[in-house]
Amino acid sequence: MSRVPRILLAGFEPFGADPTNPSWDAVAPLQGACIGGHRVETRCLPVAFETALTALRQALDAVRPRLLLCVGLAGGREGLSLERVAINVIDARIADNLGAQPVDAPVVEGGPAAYFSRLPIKAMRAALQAQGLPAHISQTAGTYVCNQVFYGACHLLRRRRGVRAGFIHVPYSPELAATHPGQFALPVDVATQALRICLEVALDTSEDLVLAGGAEH
Ligand code: PCA
Repeated sequence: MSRVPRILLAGFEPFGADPTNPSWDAVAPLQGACIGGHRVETRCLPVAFETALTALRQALDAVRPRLLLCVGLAGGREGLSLERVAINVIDARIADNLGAQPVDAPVVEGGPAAYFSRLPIKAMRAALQAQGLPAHISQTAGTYVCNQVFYGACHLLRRRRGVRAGFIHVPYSPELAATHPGQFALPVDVATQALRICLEVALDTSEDLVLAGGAEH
């Protein structure tokens, strides 16, 4: 009997001074959802350089998804950041949840400098904006655990070209923005709705749209 194809959708646990992580809060309601004939499996990843990639590898082995979308928090971003590129460097501004703070270390020793997202980020942005949802292309996923997981995922899947993988950063939730005055906030249920749209578009789009998404800085 053939198995329903799977989507692996991962968020992160809280980190730093923030008591919640809207990435996981937005991802969790999609557990078991059926999107484009695929069943969504969710996971909450640790914000720790030592364990995040092991947790991701275990989830990939258990779920064997057709599509992997990892979602993290990037406080201060003004909408959903559809990440274009993962780079082979870790440079932690703050300690992770296990107290580690590596500086200028590679994610994968000897790995390529960078991997590009395998998701149709321009088409995803167009679909989000058509629904009035704030979204932009981001040229950097940072140098912390999210970039490590994004790069690590691309590296783990480098010989499995049939599996698509990418990363989205969500902004603060209103709850977190209350302690970060002046920062943009997106309600968690709106972020969940946006993630659902992104997954639908990713499953439907084999060739990304050619739309400008560059930045001067
Ligand atoms: N955001 C951090 C790590 C976990 C998360 O949600 C980051 O952007 O690296």
